[in-house]
Amino acid sequence: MILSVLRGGRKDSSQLANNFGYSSAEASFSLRFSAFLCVSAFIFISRLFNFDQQPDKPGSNGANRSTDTEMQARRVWSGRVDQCRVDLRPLPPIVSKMLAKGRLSSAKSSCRAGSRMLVALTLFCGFADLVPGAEVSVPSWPQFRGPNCSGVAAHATPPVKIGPTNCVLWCMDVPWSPSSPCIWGERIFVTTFSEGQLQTRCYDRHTGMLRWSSGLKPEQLEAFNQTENNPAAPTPATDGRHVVSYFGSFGLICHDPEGRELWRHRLPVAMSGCGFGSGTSPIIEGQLVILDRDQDQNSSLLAVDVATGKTAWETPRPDATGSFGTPIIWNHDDADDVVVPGCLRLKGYDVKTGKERWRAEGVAAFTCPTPVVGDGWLYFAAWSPGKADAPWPSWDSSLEKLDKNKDGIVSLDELPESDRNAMTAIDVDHDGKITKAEWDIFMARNAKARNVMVALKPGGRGDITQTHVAWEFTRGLPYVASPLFYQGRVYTVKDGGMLSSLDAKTGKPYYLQERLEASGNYYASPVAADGRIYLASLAGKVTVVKAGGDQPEILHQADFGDRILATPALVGDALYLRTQKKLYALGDKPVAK
Ligand SMILES: [Ca+2]
Ligand SMILES: [Ca+2]
Repeated sequence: MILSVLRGGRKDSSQLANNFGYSSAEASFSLRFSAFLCVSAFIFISRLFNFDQQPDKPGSNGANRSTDTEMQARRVWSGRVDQCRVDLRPLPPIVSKMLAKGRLSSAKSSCRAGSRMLVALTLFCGFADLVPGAEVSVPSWPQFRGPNCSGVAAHATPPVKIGPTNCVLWCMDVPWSPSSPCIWGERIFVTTFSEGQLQTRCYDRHTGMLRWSSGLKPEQLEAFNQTENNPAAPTPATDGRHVVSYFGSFGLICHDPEGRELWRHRLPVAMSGCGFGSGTSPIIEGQLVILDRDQDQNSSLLAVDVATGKTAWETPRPDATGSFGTPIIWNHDDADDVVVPGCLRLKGYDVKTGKERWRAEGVAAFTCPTPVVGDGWLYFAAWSPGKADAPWPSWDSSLEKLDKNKDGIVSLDELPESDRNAMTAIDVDHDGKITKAEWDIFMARNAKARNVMVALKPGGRGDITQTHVAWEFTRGLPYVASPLFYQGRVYTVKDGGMLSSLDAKTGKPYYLQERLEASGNYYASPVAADGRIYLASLAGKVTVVKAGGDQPEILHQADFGDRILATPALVGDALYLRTQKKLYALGDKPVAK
């Protein structure tokens, strides 16, 4: 029965996964600001260097005379000078468009003016690089749960009255996996498991059409839960130049935005907690792809170069067993920590070296959610069975129920097949049998667990359990869905469809475990934009709640009639929702190009 509990509650994986170390607000501001500067500077320089000569006619082969430097400069600007193009740095060949459209002179411009222009553009390119967040000017939701796994799209305005037939911009059938949409510019990236292949797919954000798909057949599939998970559960991560997918059965694989494979980083087949299947997703931070591989054994935190796939550092996590959450980046004290939501403890690692900086002891025995950062503090909330509200059975009662041959051992063939993978959490020596000694080890570990939400203050080093915990709270805890920090509050959704809202600085609840009229489990993590919170139940109900208030004000609710495990993505005026069978783009108006 203990195994049944494990199996039943285990995690989803869609809510496992991604990151970026800037806030949406910062990114948006930086973008707009840098775009403004670019436009202003371009106009100024255009006048200064007298760029506005007669344009070439379309078809001019002036571009053929380009030097390498010129080609680089050509990638900075798109067809209109008042638009800084998204793919800023691997950048599309824009200048050629400008040339063709007559907005830039070059082909027939004098060599002198041309070289000046190139210098100016190159300077701008460099300048743009100096503006924090300039790369992010693209509409994006670059990994699991968006920017730094926050779930918050600061400037998005998704629709309210959504439904399977309301506000549907497009809807496409997509083979199921629990992974979530990841978005960069015009492209939506998803992973899926179809026809025995581990696939990375790219859909057009405007039309929903499949742009490309790249699949591989693993030599061996990892163990995975047949109904709540599959081998393509991790969400891909992108920085606009690289699309990195992780599969527990294979390792990491990277494509460019057009689907060309860039590199592979093979890893041993994952031995996920309870054989549930991998859940954690990769994140991209600067030049590094970061992946937490907490398994039943040989756990580690891995960083590889995003350009090459070569290992940058790898830190063993010998005290970590199968957790499922995705790491995030916590910037504090002028340093970036990779925060890993492991079982029993949180840890922060130096993102440059992988060296452990701090730990906070005493969280859930099995953790699925991802932490969040808000106003400089770190928040984490997790629940798992085994404590007072869902205790494990005693050894004697387990034997009585499961030990069919009465030899005092619970062996694999005495369990329903669907429960056997879950034995790995208890079967320490992996011999397919659970002994009293192994049971005692499991229970001792469980005794250290605490189902709790914690708020951590920044600045700690070493063991910060006693020094940097600002507050704790033990009610309304989520099992799989990550907590949400939004507008000075922390929100959690507890299985059963109960929403809580706490003051982020004090932990005092504004409201606690209020029912959403959408019961059942919640695997998708809540997301927020434009003063609203979007929650999706496993059964397929999406609830839109107004942020704030002393009670959750439900603005809208819709039943999509299909299971939802993936966390929705919010970009621009649209919400992208992946159900078990479909991928929806939901909006009041067509996606702006
Ligand atoms: Ca037995
Ligand atoms: Ca054993």
